[in-house]
Amino acid sequence: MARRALITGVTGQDGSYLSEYLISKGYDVWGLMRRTSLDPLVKIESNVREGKIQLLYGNLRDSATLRSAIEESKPHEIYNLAAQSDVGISFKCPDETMEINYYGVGRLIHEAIQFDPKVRIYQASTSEMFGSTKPPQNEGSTFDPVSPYGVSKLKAWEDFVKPYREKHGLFISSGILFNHESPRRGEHFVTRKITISLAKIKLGLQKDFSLGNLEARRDWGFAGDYVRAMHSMLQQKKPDDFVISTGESHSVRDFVEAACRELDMPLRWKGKGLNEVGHVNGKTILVINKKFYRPYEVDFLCGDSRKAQKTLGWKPTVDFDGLVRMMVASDLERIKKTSR
Ligand code: G4F
Repeated sequence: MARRALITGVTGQDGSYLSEYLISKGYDVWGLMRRTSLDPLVKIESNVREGKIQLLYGNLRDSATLRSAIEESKPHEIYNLAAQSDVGISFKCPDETMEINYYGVGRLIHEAIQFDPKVRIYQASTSEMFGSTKPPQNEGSTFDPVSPYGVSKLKAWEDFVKPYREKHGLFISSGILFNHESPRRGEHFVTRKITISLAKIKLGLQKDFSLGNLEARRDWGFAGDYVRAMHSMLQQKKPDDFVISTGESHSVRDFVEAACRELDMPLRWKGKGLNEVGHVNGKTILVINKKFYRPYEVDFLCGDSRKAQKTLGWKPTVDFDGLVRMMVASDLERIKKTSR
């Protein structure tokens, strides 16, 4: 009998890659989506059309919808990928962030174990939980979040994941994932904002774009690699926490420069701070806008994923340059097609 998986947040980047991966492994995949999801179905459209993903409407705010989704899908494994995942927005909407990323996790776990205490649960934790802790960060590092998003994820781990696992013996694993990107990344995240804007500028469809802090450093990996680790965590003998990262860290500025190189755009920087601009062939293509700065910033993330490599046998297959190349090529191609 095929194993059954229920994925919350199935319409997002990670949900789409994970559903494809589980389908390839012979799973019956069920996806929970909000009736009002802003994420269009586009990332999972063909699998939904072909009946490979069964969609259920539900919401982490509403226990009754979680209960009926679980009763209908009868999952062996639940992957909780639904979240208010925008760190910048979390400063503006801290209550909403807490409601979904904290209380929502409690509701889901409660309903899941009422249905079957043996169900295996994956909780999407995040490197934002490390906040201002010095890199490299691993499972033994201190958590010191600086955003409402980071706090909501840390609280969910402290109050639900850890105690349900340690005191009640439930199988709940959490992946402490560092930033993971792809051509399917939401357009408001910095990597995708950069690749879309530069592709449009290259094609003469846009003049310039704005960014905030260029100096923040992130450990950017490929989302398609990271979903393999999620699955592997739920196949282990014991539940645990795992850092998933590449171990390579770059600044936002490095990302802009690498994307410009891919597009053969000779970028030059001029000025400093809020007055800094990026020029290409004497034209300003990038300006700094204060509104994209956050009240508090995580300056430097670089993960140490040796535990996952040893225990799960997991390794990333795409490095920083490969990731930038993949995202730039995809946006350039897509925008060329749609602007014809
Ligand atoms: O792409 P970002 O918005 O990702 P961020 O905040 O690191 O969060 C992402 O990764 C986390 C894992 O650590 C996830 F948990 C979370 O859900 C999300 O997926 O911003 C990256 C960096 C930040 O330092 C930000 O200040 O880019 C900087 N930045 C500079 N200009 C910008 C911009 N970020 C955005 N979104 N837009 C800008 O214009």
